[in-house]
Amino acid sequence: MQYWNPVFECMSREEMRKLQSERLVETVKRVYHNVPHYRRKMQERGLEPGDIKSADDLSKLPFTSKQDLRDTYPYGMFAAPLSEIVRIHASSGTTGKQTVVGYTRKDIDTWSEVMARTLASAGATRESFIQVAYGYGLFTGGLGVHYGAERIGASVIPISGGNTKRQIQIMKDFGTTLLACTPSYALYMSEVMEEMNVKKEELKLKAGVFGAEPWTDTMRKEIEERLNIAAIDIYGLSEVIGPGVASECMCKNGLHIQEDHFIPEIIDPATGEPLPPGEKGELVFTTITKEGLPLIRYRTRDISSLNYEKCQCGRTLVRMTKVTGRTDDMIIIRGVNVFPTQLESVLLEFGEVNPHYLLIVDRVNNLDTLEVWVEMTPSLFSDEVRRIEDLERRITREIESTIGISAKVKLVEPKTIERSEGKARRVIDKRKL
Ligand code: DLL
Repeated sequence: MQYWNPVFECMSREEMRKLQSERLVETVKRVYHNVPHYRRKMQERGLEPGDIKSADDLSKLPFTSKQDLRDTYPYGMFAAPLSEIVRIHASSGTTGKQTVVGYTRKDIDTWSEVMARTLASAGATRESFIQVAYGYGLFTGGLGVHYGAERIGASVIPISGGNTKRQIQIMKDFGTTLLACTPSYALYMSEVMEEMNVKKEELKLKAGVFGAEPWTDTMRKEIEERLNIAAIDIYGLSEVIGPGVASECMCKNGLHIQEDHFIPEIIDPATGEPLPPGEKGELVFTTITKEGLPLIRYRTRDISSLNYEKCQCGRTLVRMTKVTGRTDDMIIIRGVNVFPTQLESVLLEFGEVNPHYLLIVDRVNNLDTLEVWVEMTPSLFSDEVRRIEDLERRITREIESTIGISAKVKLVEPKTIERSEGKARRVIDKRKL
């Protein structure tokens, strides 16, 4: 088992709590004195920095939302002078203004550290060749992984996203051992590999660090088989730092949160009340070492739960369950709440379909409708219509019995659903167009 920094990764719970408390106290002072927005919000609650004495006082503090970042666009929430900011990224928000995030030199150092831990927990060493196929640019994926890989001393291949045939050629010729990209792009790469007649045995690939979008364990199995690798889930968001907030170890049983830098909470999204370990709710983070853009109780809208038990890998860092969706990508069909990942799990249980799907939601005569498009395997496609219709019926039944909604399932020809080189788009909600 491999740690990058066992002092923090395997620290006792008491020591961790103490460290978090000290760092939280400093962060609260920093934002109170440097960020008018936080000073005002704390004053509204009658709070002064001295009222926050330990991590137990966290719930006294106000939440921060994406809207707060938009209202203070672009730099209003920065807690360091702009002359100290050495890097700017922006989140990939689809609606409204982008949110802008800034890093001081120390923040970049912290980010490299947490990303080094992430990559090491997926088996990376100085000997690794890490192909970074996350996009470089304002998106945090590319440069985030890049700096972590350099910190380890691995050989970085900074190819960025896109140009899939070239990705495969390079993976083969350069002897890539670890691939970093979104899970949907990894799947697409495996498909292009087949087209190019490149066999997985010809590659040196051992593992992949996949994230930036929700994916199921069934999807993991699919990727692991197709590429013959360990597929590791990595999580993060630009506002908190980028990738590196949390990642799985080889046990693949929850993502370890880098708690010496980010304190997690789970809250009830409706009431804002903190929930106990094990309960599912909205994930909230407080950054406790950041200088450029420290955030207090940032509401991620991601749904997860926390597990404080020590992991078999020896790490004591709390684990979050795989993020199954966001409070805002839940689709409500005739009153039933559905996450795209729930449908993904059902679909991928059927061997005759490929893991490419699209959900189309509409409203016809005041009634919500859901169409599920999923690609058939080439062998099914060349089969009789009767078999195809039979499969459509079986999938429809399975969706109805496991999720409780009726959907129209449409098996489409192989390679008709758009492939993604970054974050996949799974839902078209025509009700919102
Ligand atoms: O996606 C950072 C990142 C890059 C993470 C590369 C992992 C790998 P944003 O563009 O700000 O940052 O989007 C953050 O993406 O709130 C989640 O909803 C979603 N997300 C990120 N990682 C995962 C994951 C990057 N492993 C938003 N599972 C987050 C599910 C994820 N959702």
